[in-house]
Amino acid sequence: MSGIIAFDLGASSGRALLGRLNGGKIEVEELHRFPNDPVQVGDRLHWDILRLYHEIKQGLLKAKHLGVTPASIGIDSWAVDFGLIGRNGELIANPYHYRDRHTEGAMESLLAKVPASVIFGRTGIQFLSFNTIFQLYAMKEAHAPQLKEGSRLLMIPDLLRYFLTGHMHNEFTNATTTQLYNPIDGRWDPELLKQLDLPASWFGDPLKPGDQAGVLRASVCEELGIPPIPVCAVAEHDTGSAVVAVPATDRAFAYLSCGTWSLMGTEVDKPVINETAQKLNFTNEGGAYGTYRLLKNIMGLWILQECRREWEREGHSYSFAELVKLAEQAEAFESFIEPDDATFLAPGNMPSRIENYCRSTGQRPPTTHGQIVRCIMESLALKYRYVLEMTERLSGHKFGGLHMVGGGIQNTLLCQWTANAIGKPVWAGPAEGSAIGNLAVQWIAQGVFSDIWEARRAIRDSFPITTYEPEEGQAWSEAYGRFTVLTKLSQ
Ligand code: LFR
Repeated sequence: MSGIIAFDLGASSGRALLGRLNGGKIEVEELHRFPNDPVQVGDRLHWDILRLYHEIKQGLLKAKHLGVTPASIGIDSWAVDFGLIGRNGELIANPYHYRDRHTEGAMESLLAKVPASVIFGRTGIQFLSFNTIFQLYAMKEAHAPQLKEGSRLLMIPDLLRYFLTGHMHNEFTNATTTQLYNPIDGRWDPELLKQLDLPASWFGDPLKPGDQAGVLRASVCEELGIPPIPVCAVAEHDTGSAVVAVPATDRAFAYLSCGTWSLMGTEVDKPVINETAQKLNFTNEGGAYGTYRLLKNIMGLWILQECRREWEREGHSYSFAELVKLAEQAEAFESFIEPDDATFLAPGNMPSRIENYCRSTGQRPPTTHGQIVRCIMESLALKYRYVLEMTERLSGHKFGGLHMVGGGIQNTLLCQWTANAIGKPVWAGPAEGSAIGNLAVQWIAQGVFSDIWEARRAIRDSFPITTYEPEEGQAWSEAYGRFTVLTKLSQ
């Protein structure tokens, strides 16, 4: 069996995973791992898209050196960001990073013209200040020259696929995250495009996960000395791939995809577009095989990653395991933050933003590194309980426990605290959720698995799943009461 490759690009690193099947079990081997460092130029924060393309080629070379010719490859990445292609077929400018500040105020300004209920009603997508719709609106307001030159809009994996194959295609799961795609009508929304004065010709009829997206173009094959390997469209939004990989047995299940972001929700077979969903700011992102992800973004381990970076700049270098140890030693439930407060979105200066948040909400601010990490992790676990309860309310299902997937599950204390906070078991695994979901869709496309449920069964049989039973129920319930009052989360 020759194997297939998943390229999974995260906000801080990317990887190429070789997947093989052995007696019905999935085996994965990491071929290549590389940093994904955003680049600040003047006031703007960009992705280094050409470097990412270079690293994908390095991954292909590493497979070749192992004697592997993959039967197909697929790419997934974070959502919402894009590149514009000019009339000559070339990328016009480096894509912006969704954490760039150019979108500040853009959401408020567009919503003053187009009511939120209209946008939500047409897309079912949650309001995040960095959604593609607001990025494009910010560029428009700034008279960005790219808008005049553009002839196609490609999301990050679309763009990398285009570089590899020479064919421009949008892909469905990522298309939905733009907040310009109408899942009910199954097309880019003409009304919203008109409101933003965006040409419909920029947007192609999206490929679905599992569709063939061409083969490596001749120049790439020549450069790398490899044959024209097929490229498969997968659930190219990494969260879409992560949810494919949730090893659930029940049709109605709750998940938390835990990485830089924490994405929590459930899988549904049609978008839940109503007033409550809009009020709670839940989203309905497109998934594989007719599914939607009714979920909510939670700021996630980003806050911890940023603290770690800040302390590193100050000369204190910690591993994540060391940080978790410090948190364990600090006093419990001293102070809380609302992880999704807008103050925590942009990079830089995270520890002092946490201190300021606590001060301005009348709490004693955490000062030691251990106290700060404890405050972040407890607040995340408590926010998970809130979002899980809202997911139950919206979907009408009571969940018996929570599936956690993604790199964040290596933080076993967070998994335990999550179980404590929600008062239900957490089933953690697999850690490489997105990459494994990416592989699964390619195998389904090849007919190796008959459907997503057979793939999920194989994932369950192939990777260790750790169960965390809830503990210290009383203390966590009390803490939750204080947390919701302090953060003013409505019930
Ligand atoms: C997770 C993720 C989230 C999306 C955020 C920004 O990696 O894809 O789903 O909201 O990144 O694109």
